[in-house]
Amino acid sequence: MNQTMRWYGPNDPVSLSDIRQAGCQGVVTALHHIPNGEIWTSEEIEKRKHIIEEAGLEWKVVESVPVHESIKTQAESFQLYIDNYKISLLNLAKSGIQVITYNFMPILDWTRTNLSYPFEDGSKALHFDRAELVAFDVFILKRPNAQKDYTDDEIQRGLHLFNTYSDEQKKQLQNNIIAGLPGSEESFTLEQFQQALDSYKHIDADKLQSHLIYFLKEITPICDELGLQLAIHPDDPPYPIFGLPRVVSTANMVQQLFDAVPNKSNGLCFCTGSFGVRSDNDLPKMVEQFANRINFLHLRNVRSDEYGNFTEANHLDGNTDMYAVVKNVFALMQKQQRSIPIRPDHGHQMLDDLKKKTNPGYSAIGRLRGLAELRGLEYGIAGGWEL
Ligand code: DNO
Repeated sequence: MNQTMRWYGPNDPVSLSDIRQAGCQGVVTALHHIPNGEIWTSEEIEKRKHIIEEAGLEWKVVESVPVHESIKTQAESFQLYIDNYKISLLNLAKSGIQVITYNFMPILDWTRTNLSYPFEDGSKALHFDRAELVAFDVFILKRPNAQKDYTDDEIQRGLHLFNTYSDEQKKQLQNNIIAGLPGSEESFTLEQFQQALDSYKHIDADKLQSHLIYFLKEITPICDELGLQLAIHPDDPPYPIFGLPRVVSTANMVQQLFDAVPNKSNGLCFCTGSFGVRSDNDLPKMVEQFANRINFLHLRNVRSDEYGNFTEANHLDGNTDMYAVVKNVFALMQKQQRSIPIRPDHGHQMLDDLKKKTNPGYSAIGRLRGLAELRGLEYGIAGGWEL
């Protein structure tokens, strides 16, 4: 596996030197300063590439080229945004980038309710709590008809939190959910968020899926030609929230995308942490099922329950049998004679990082631990051969 870490660019408190010392060959990054929907020019791409290469690292994977909301809803002028996307792809290919990560989650990218959940070993983890989601959705945002998306028990627990949380805790919860996690590119006030939700009033899962398929049919021929590999990131969490449709949450949903658009560039970012929240996703089996389509791996683990609550666990601990996943990935790489880029996805805030201001999920030491464990796992599976 080709080991990388995510780097948020020159403002990231984790430096390129830190990442190199962690044992990575490269970084995955994005031009976060370019507004969503605008063209990534060759000049800006080359500038970033130069900084990375100066530090002795390579840049082969972009995470992410964001998909403008108009493409997801097919709102007015969405075709223009698709055209811009194609130009960005062309420019990235010209600079030698190989993998393009993106997602098709409506409005919010990844979502958590608690960004410093006390983990039993003293570190801090990211956490998703349905009762907190209800407290925000039903009682803070007051989304029309939100109640019907939850059980009575969930609503009672959400109400209890709402009644016991201080104003400050409520504000914190709201920020955690809609102020934009790193990499999500968007941030909302309550009013803006409700407006954004309204733009999905007439878009159900079938419609959203048809918009994704349309987008893929537009961009895959160009990617095929340029030798680019697409990597769609699954929904996180992998079930509907805020009444929004979801189309990349299960093995079946992913299979439908490859059946509809079989072009070779149409691929997957296999994120074990996102898919792994659902017990109906058999991750080692999915590695085999999507063997030819996995272009990028996010490896992390979760402890989840049947209601959809989850805590980010340590990389080798949690619901997912990471040994079985890495074993299958290793076998497929041997068979296909290719090295798939991976990154340790997230890590706990721990040790010295507990005293620092860090990007939630993306502190240095927790990810260093994750990467070291995963690298050791692969080394063991490989029998100590050169990887
Ligand atoms: C969160 C990340 C996501 C991911 C995007 C890909 O930690 O896994 O933000 O980068 O969904 O487009």
